[in-house]
Amino acid sequence: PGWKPSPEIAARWKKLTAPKELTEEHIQEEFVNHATKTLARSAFNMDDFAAYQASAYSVRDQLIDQWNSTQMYHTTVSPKRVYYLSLEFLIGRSMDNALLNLGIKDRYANAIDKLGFNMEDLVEQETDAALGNGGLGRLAACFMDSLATLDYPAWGYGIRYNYGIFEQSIVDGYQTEHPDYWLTFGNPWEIQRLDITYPVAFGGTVIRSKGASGGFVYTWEPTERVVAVAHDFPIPGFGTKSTINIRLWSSKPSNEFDFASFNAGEYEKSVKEQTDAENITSCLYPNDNHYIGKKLRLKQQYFFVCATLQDIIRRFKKTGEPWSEFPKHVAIQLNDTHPTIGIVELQRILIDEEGLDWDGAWKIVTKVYSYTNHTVLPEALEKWTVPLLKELLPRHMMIIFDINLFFLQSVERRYPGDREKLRRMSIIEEGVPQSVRMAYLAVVCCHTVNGVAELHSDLVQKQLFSEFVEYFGAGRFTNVTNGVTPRRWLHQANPRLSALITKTLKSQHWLKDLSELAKLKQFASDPEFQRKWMEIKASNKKRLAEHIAAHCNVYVNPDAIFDVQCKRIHEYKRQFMNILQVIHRYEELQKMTDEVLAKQVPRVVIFAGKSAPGYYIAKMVIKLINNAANVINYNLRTSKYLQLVFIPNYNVSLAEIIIPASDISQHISTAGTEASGTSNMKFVLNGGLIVGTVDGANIEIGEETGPENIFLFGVLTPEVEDIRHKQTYGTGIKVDPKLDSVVESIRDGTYGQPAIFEPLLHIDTMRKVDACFQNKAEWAKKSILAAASMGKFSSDRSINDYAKNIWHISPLPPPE
Ligand code: BZD
Repeated sequence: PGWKPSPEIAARWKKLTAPKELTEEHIQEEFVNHATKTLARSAFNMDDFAAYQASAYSVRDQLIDQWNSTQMYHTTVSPKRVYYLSLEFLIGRSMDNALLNLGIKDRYANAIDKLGFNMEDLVEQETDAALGNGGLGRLAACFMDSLATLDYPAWGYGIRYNYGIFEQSIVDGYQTEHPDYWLTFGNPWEIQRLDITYPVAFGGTVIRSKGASGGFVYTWEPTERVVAVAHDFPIPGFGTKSTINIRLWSSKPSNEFDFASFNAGEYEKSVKEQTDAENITSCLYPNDNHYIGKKLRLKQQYFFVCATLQDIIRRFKKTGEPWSEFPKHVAIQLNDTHPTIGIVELQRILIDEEGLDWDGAWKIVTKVYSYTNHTVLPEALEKWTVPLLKELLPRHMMIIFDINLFFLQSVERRYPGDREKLRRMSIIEEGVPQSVRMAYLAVVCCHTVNGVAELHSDLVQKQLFSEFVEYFGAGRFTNVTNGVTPRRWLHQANPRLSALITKTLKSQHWLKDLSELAKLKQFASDPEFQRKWMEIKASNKKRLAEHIAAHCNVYVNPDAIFDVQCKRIHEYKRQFMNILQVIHRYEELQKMTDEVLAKQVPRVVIFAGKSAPGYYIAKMVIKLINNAANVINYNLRTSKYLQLVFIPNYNVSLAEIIIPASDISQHISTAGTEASGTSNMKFVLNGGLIVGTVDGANIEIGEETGPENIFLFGVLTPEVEDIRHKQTYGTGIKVDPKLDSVVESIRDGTYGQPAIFEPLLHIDTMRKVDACFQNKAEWAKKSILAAASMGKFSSDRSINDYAKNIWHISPLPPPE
């Protein structure tokens, strides 16, 4: 900076920026100011959307004050920070969350009410920031909330996609995708930083020459250059002044280049370069748990880690300390392998640009990075081909080969002559062409590797990386069970339940220490508490019923069991098995006499979720659900007892309506396939019970609730392989005739599906649910006890685990 304030000016500045008391009048002033100045509107030219924008800009001002003081304080202390690198942040809406976390919602609502607007309506005007696919992206957003709430010095880094996850509509029962251009009317929740930019380069060649000290030096001469521009998303903590930052990069053409072409008269070339550059951050890839080897995706990955590392290094260099101190200031967490090329980038910078030798650089790199694995599904593991890496990042490819060489040399020393072992453990997979196993690269370079639930971490160690555990020792591998933020997923999404809990516990402190929920257990059998608890559930169900009426044109019975399966559509998540069970139930109802029918427990089955656009089978499951809904809902005799809906466009704000309204939710993945699941935690936290398989975090949830407050069924992980084998090699296991009619009615020969018995166990479990639901008091008790057992599943606990065991960072609360 070229300008320094004199002490008097600094004092004046301080006075001018001192936060003003948030009186009703002040809020109204700010609101009107933004309406008239920022939006150029008048009192006669306002609508709910403009009023939302005016409120948002004024809340943003509040955020920026806190954010500035947090950042300034962190700069003066210069603590060790964690950098959470993620290609996805599924944030959802920000206004309600900011108002609640800042503790100013009531004040704002009152002030705005007197200007003729209703805060609940304004909140609904906001478009979701949907820069993620599912669990992995939402986890990143929950973690940011916890990092801020717990006062950790932390940054999130990612990509500012112009288009988030597509919007889904259902046309004739089929999923139809529409682009999610979420920035049409600007975005009050970001601060564009046109002054914070970094160059990013691709392609070209590497020149090797003799350096001054006799060794080789490598000069990368790229052919393509773009610029990364920072956009900052302030994340306020709950009940603290800490406000941290998610910095998302947007790509821009680099000026040097278009001028060159432009001046040479190559107008079209220059325009193409511009659009190519902007394309890098255009779209989020809509695949979850499936790897696609697209060149543009690799460009996104490198683009974002390259800019991020320059930013981290710039911040570190302000300390004036030598490189050896870097790991004392920096911890970098990789959210899956998507940012793994960043490991290689740091090694490259240290060697080629900062002049460190290989070993010196390697020591630093391996102290800084840690990696979270989110899946063991083979089709989801990233493998970039060597030719593609060479083409885009020639120097990085050389470094990967070197890392692999040194690694395999040491493996060879430990296991002399075991060529098969070297082949198996190699970062490079032989084949035509060769490819780079990104997960192996991460394991070799990171000090810690974690899975996201106990069972998953176990599979990571025993199945995915077993030889690496043997080689590096078990100390490199650990578990951090996922969690969710109770601020968004209870306090915000279910305000009435939150208020009841606060009133009962006589304090809001449970929102900062979720284990305090356990104190609710003493009220689990109290009829008055049960009544209040279930009345809130009923009102949430009514709200969801209204949404369903508006979006699915079905009037569901709010007294029925609301049975929900909402998540990405995927074979391993087994929505197909669930719909089989529903069709079976429907067919059973058809056979009943009126008398028997009248005794049935009414049920509303609710599906929601997106399929990857190119995932044929998943899309057919959506079609099947919608077709089944068309039959089931129009059967006037049985629709009192069974209704089925597919709610379109599942996203964070829809989840906020659905989750508080569920009686039971389904988490029924084939054992060993769902790494953790996180919506399971949200449902139980809101008083819904789980119907689930013995998989992922369901197991730990069951440990906390006790087996009587969760409906677990099915085979355990080790049995799955065995059953698969028997199915594949047909040892004469017959399918139960109960299912014949179902399978026939779908008529597509799904008999080849491996877990063919579990539908039967599933059906049995649903019967148990029906029986339980009839005893209202018992049900309420289960619901309360289960929710009261969710203390462990706060993302605050997860973040404290990471901070203590992996990042080695401490909270740094800003001074009052
Ligand atoms: O991560 C999910 C897992 O499937 C869940 O079990 C787990 O709870 C969450 C959080 O740990 N994984 C994803 O959501 N993965 C993706 O979305 C994804 C996206 C791109 C590429 C690969 C996977």
